[in-house]
Amino acid sequence: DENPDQKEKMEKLWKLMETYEPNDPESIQKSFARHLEYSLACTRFNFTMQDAYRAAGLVLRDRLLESLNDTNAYYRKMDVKRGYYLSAEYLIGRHMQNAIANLDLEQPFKEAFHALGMQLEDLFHEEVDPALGNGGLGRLAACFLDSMATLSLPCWGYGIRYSYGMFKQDIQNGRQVEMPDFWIGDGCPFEIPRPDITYPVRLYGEVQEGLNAQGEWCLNWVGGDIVQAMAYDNPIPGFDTYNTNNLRLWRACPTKEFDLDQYSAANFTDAVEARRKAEDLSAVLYPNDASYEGRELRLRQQYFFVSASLQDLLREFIKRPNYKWSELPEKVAVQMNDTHPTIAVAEFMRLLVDVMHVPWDEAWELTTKCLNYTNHTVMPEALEKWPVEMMTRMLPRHVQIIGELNLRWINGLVAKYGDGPIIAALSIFEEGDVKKIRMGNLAIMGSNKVNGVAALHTEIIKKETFPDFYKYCCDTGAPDKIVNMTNGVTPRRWVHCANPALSAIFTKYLGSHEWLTDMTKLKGMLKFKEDPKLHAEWMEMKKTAKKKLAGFLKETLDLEIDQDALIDIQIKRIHEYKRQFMNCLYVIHRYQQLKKMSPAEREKVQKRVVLIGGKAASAYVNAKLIIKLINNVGKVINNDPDTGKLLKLAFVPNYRVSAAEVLIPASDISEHISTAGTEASGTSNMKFVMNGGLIVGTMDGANIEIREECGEDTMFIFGCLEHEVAGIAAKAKEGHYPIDSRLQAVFQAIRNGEFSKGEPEAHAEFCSLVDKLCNTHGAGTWDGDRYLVVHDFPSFVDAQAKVDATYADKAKWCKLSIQAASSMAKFSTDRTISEYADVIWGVKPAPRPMEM
Ligand code: B1H
Repeated sequence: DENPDQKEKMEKLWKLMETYEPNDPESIQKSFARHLEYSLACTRFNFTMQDAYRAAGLVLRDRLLESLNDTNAYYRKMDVKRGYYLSAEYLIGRHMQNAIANLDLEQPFKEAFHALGMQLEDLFHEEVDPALGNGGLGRLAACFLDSMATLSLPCWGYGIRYSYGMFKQDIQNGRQVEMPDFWIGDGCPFEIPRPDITYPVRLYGEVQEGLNAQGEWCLNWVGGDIVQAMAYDNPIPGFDTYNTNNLRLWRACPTKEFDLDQYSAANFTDAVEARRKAEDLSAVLYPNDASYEGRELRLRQQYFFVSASLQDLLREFIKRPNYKWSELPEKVAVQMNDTHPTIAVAEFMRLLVDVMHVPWDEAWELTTKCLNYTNHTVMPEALEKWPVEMMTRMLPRHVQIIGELNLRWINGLVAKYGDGPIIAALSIFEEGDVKKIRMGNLAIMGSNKVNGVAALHTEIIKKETFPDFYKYCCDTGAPDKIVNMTNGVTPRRWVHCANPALSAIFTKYLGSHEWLTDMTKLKGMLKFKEDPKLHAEWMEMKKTAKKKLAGFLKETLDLEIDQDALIDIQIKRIHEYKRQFMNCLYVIHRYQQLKKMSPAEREKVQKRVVLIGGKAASAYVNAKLIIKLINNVGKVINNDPDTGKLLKLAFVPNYRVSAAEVLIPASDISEHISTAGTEASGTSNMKFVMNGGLIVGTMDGANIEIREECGEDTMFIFGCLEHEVAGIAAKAKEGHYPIDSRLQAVFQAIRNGEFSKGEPEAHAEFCSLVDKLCNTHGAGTWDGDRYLVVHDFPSFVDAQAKVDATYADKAKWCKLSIQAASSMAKFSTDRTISEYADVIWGVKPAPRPMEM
């Protein structure tokens, strides 16, 4: 920490430097040339685009570091309350364009590089997406970081620096093939390794009774393996503020380089093996979305990053002069992103009680005041439960702590309710052949607030996912322990950077770029929604985005698209509940309709390009089959001379943040068609509408709220409602589950092998998918169409017909598009994060002055 003697010397040094790095184009060029020559050892006359990207990245990193350091110093000086977001995933996407925009360097960078004959876009393309997340949950964490910085909130993110991020998806013969994503490559210029910031993390070992330094009886966790967590900092600049926050990611390192003893001895290989074992912890992201595999390594990863993060934030707290433990809740708020970091409840207790010697009851009060938990899904297969046996081996002290917490908790409950089923439901332990620890229950018990991610989802949490907890909260006068925090997305990345033409329209019509930090300003666009001049510019904006998409599709798929076609997109993880299968079945139906028409009739049909993209978890057999089906159907339709011009279906490979940035601005229609009650929120729905796309959707997740904000006329709603699902399932079980004749025809085509010619294996697989949907007759055997594809199909077809009819009236479509995009204020993460800060964290903005 600070050393006064050193400080004086450093102040002299600081005076030698020209304070902050200057930001005029010429200084940026100088800094670029210096990095090329001295940091990267290139010459100014001989470098590749990749070198240029790296050098430009380092130019930005210099500026990010200045701002990060000054922001930290300011937070310390002001002794602010801090928020800490704990997440196993951050799907941050490319840094460069976003950093330039948020640091307000767009103009000077453009000028600096144009003068050198370089396009910024070409530099951006050199960056590989850091893909340290699966899907919505990880991307939400990244949008949250952007808003926390933009709102000048003293909040940091903590997570894992995986060496291998989300796998790259290759499509071979129509099937998904997973390729490793070693995203770090030759190093990422935007991250700052901190070899000086490390914490030990213990795994396995045993608990011994003993005396502590004060001579008091205590329990000590000893033995096992110790790995070091090393910090890598990723500066997160805010927009229109001088604050830059930090995303601190932990990398696992062995405790010591192999010691000489071992090196010279025969167990050299053991030493290397120990090193590999340590490094395994942060090696790879598990590619599951909305489901989990109970793998031991996954629990080790979770504990690893949670322990390092809590040690780090407690260290920051006790660095403050004369700290008192009772002040902890005034200085620290922690958000647990899903159950993945919820071992934090036991680790917080362990650090306070065993390491800091805080008495148990006080420690529990502090824990339950500081921690909060967000639930992201109602899918039962995603609720983590760890076998007690596994956890006892890995984290013996934590299991003791959880046991003690549960004992006290159950005693209280029995006193209140007597011994009944509510006791078993609320227990942290699940009894059965394999006794398990329910991480959701632990999280709720240990939290101050619990939240869902959209209004409907929060209601489902109360009524169905955790009804007994909700009852308990109501009975104890705390119904507000469960609150709703509807998700959002950051308009900086998803409008300003991804769709510069749209950003320019908003700024021009509204007279300033204030809308970028206050989306309610967009309401000012509504008075122009019928203005033909705006209509012309709006359609031009869509055309620009479609051109860019056409280039992308040509490059990745060698697919040519007609730019007058309606662009219909569904991009998200492949999952049965998201119903990409239903979308594909609809495309087959549309194809069959076209085939039946005369050429003259076909002329009148709206042209459509249907794009579907997304990764399937590597072990999810049906999801992978759906990808194969989409590819096969696309091949038939696109190559049929009768229909090829009117209807195209393509599977977009390797969907990722940078692909989303090209796809989303170009869409006319996007599909958000999960069975009602299954998609907690969805966030791409928000991105599409912000970019002037309209939605075909079910009354699910955030669709409901988007419709409320934008107007019913802007959304093509279909399908059953959440409260109808149970009744439909019950009737189906009794054998009443009719299949629409149009869907029968689609099934027939699949069964006839129209999409699997010469591929007997694929044919059998496609038939199995269809059989599953049809396995709905005969009492008691209803387990096939869990997501009601058959039930919702007819209304889905109707909704699509309405899309075509509405699209035919260009002025009407344009009006709806403007109306919807201008009504999206609620879905900025700035609104979401302000609510978290107010209602859950009690963290206040702390904008730092320009110069410190
Ligand atoms: C969401 C996940 C998820 N919900 C487990 N749950 C994971 C669960 O690796 N795992 O084990 C990974 C991810 N992801 C998504 O969160 C929801 O499905 C979306 O509806 C929601 O918009 C998003 C953000 O809240």
